[in-house]
Amino acid sequence: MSKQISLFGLGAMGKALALKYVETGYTTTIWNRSPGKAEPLVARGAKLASTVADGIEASTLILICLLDNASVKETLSKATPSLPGKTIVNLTNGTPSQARQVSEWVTSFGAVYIHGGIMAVPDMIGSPHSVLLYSGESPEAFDHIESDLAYLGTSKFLGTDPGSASLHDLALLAGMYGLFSGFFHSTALATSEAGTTASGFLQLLTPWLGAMTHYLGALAKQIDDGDYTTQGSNLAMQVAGIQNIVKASKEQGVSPAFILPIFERMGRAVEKGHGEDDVSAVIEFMG
Ligand code: FVH
Repeated sequence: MSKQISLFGLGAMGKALALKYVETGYTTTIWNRSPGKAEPLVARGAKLASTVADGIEASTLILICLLDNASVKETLSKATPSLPGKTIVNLTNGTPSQARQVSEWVTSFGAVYIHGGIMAVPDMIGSPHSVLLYSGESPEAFDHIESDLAYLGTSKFLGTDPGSASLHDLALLAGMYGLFSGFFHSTALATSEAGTTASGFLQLLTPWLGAMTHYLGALAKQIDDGDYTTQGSNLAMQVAGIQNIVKASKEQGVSPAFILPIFERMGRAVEKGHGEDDVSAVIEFMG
């Protein structure tokens, strides 16, 4: 007999998750607010649940991937009597406090709750580059379903705080958007010169960012040790340099807005006596 799973939400990501289980041979029950989106998956063998309760009752393991946690609560509210004995894995993006609230609410109906964060885009689901973060009050429950979740990518269980997966998910996305901000600012600056293209500039930017990624290891150690002693690039010197980025951006007609927040914190760190330290001292000015 094949394994069973239910999946709520057939947006871009939910469809990719459901398809993976259909392809793997699970009896896959799907539900979506707009049922028309289910047709291609039903054609591949998935079963469409006509109600939320039917979707929950079809399997012990239920994955949910909706737009936000308000939608998750709104959806599950329609079938709370069906929740006892079920394991709900909520892969919806949200804040740590939302995850804790949904966990408390779901478990109050006798279900097990695990929150997840998907560090992948839909095309990556099931590939070696797809990483999924999980956390929840019952590590035993996670162990029990880990082999089912492994079809989606590499699983990392982060502990018993249901908010931990969301916190790390958002922290990783913050890193990504910081990278994107740097990409957009540097590309706008470089291409403000006639003849430079974004693709051409990327040939310089990619190896430079790769080298700087290595430098993050030293910065992380300085932060963990609380010792910001520089290995050569002191903050006072860096503040003098970053001012030129702000100035040149304005001269070239490029907004310096993406770099001003770190520029301002570097300046404050120097004012507070970190001029001879490394840029890692900025961590003290993130509150
Ligand atoms: N797609 C991505 O690249 C990222 C990768 C990392 C993880 N995110 C998160 O995954 C959640 C779902 O994202 P998505 O890409 O599937 O999103 P959409 O294509 O916009 O689909 C949204 C689904 O949510 C349903 N929905 C919206 N509101 C409600 C509601 N009030 N009640 C019930 N369902 C609702 C919507 O239904 P419908 O519009 O088709 O009827 C879709 O199924 C998300 O947290 C990402 O941050 C994706």
